Amino acid sequence: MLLNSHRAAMLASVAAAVWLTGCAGPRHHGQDYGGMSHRQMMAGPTAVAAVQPTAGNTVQGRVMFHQQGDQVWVHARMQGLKPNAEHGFHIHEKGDCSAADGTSAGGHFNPTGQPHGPQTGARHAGDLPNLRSDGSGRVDVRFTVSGLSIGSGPADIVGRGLIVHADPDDYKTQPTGNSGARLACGVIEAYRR
Ligand SMILES: [Cu+2]
Repeated sequence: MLLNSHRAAMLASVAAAVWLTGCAGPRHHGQDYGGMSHRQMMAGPTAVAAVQPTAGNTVQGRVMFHQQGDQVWVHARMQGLKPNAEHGFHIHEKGDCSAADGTSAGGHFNPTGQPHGPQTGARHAGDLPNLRSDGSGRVDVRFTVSGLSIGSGPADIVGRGLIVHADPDDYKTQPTGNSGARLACGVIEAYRR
């Protein structure tokens, strides 16, 4: 009995690890990025963040970024979120997740000195759309954002932080969006080929 439950726990953790390998899965080899394939996206500037839970939290995952012209595709895969809920999601100024509560990542990445806001208006370059978790507390979503770049330029995201928050971003409260505690933090790194 003990052996069996131990084995089940091991299999569950293996399944979670496989699920979190992100872009590597075969299901991502189709035309997933606005008519572009995963392989085509990987040929361009690419960055990745391994997202780890802050103290007392369970959110973890992997986020990949692909630049295509003046757009950056974001592919976020995460688990351990509150189910069926929206979570604020931002690129923060510092690629520093050393603080137990994630505050070491600083404020939102804001290279153009704009107010915090929605994707459709004036906003911090690091403002991203809320993540919406499914009934199991997971997210697997792809979207594009403007105003960012990978590996060059003033809005380069490499070396910045990535934060998942406990609450939805209201897209208006300054300068945070009132999205609450930092559940997880990752450092955005250039993808090594
Ligand atoms: Cu944030």
